[in-house]
Amino acid sequence: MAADHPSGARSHTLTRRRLLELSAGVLASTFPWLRYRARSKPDVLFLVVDDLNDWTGCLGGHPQARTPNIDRLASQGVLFRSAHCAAPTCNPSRTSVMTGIPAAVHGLFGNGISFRRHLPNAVTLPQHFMRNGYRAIGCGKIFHSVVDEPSWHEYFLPDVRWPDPRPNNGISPRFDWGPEGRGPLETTDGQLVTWARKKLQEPRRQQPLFLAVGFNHPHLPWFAPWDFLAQFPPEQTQLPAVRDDDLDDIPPAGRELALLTADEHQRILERGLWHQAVAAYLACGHYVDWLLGEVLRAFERRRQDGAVVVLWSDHGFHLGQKQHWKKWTLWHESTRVPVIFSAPGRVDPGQRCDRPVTMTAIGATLAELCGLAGRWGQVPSFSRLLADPRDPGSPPAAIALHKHRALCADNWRYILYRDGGEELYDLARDPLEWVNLASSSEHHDVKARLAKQLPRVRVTSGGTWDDDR
Ligand SMILES: [Ca+2]
Repeated sequence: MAADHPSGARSHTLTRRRLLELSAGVLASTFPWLRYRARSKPDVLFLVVDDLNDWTGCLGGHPQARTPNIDRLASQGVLFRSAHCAAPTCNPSRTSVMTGIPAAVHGLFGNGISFRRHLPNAVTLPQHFMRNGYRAIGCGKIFHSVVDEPSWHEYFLPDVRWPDPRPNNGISPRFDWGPEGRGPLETTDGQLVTWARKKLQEPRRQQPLFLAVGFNHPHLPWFAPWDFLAQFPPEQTQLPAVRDDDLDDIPPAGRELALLTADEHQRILERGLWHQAVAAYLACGHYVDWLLGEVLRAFERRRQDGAVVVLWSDHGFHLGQKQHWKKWTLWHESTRVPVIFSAPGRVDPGQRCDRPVTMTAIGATLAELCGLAGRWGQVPSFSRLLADPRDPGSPPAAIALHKHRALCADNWRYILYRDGGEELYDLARDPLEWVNLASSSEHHDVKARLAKQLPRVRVTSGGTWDDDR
């Protein structure tokens, strides 16, 4: 009766704990996927790509997208098929992911203002990991245009290398594409792979690792090493499906956003460059997928030990849909992005989640998945969707573009512009968002329900969304 005697009870407890440790060790050596239990805090690989829309194999946004490494990662975890950026432009979107603050609340919409100047007291996601005992290191583009030293123990910025002279396509140096003469590991992004590999080859430390790698591709200009570009001959490249009258049922504020890039669209049409542009974007998507694959390969051993991989893109991209190029709209081309969580032993592989999620909640979800102490961010995590991708309790995805707002909920996209103009799309019947149902009386109730859930946008000094366009 050990429990009746104080010293006996202690010895009983110690024995039981030791037995648990021993059986965990035996189990871990027998079943490697159980090893994650041995390390309470898993290593994290935080992968970021720039301007990658849903043109991946696993999201199916373009039939010729070639992204085998992203697709494989998706098959090893949960792929969110309705994940949306907090704001369809770089600085606000990244600020939301990295601080856990919705764009409507942080109000930073300009690309020309450092998030740290705007939110001096923000605790970033890597800072939260550091406070929980992690070593946080990063490279490339994670925040917009700043490294943010308090967020990292170590950070690497590559030499910026672009082909010269430009433009290669005769349009403009920024809206340009073509072959990159350097080898795939010698480009700006290629250097990140080399650095990340080196870091992963260093002797492992006691501290768990948070490694962030932020690639620039497929951001403009679209230059990829020739081997990648050659796989996408423009004459065999399919253009995105478009409707010539698509803008006719869109309110003035929406048309204004669409036509922000009317000059570029006109030049593309006049010079017959649409196929070339689509091919170059696909080639850059394929190239960044290859780079991601190289980093994932270097991380593989840690993954076998239960490490977590998260992949996201800061926002999407138009390639002529609604006569628009680039981002800065509230349609799916701008807001829908790949988001993948892979965590062997923690998250079942091969899951697909169709519930809308906002990228603002990526960090809180990751922190919970890693068992960090303390709440982080201002939005609830979507951890329950990692366990059950059909969980109906998840909140809708809210998107803000300065004072224009959108909501993705169930199969609906609702847009409310600052002047009161509205759009409503039934995504089950009209996934390309061609038919605006906002003026149909039949949909009045749906619209009212969605409108109530729209976030309020704070008036701030964070610039307007187009100050650095
Ligand atoms: Ca339309």
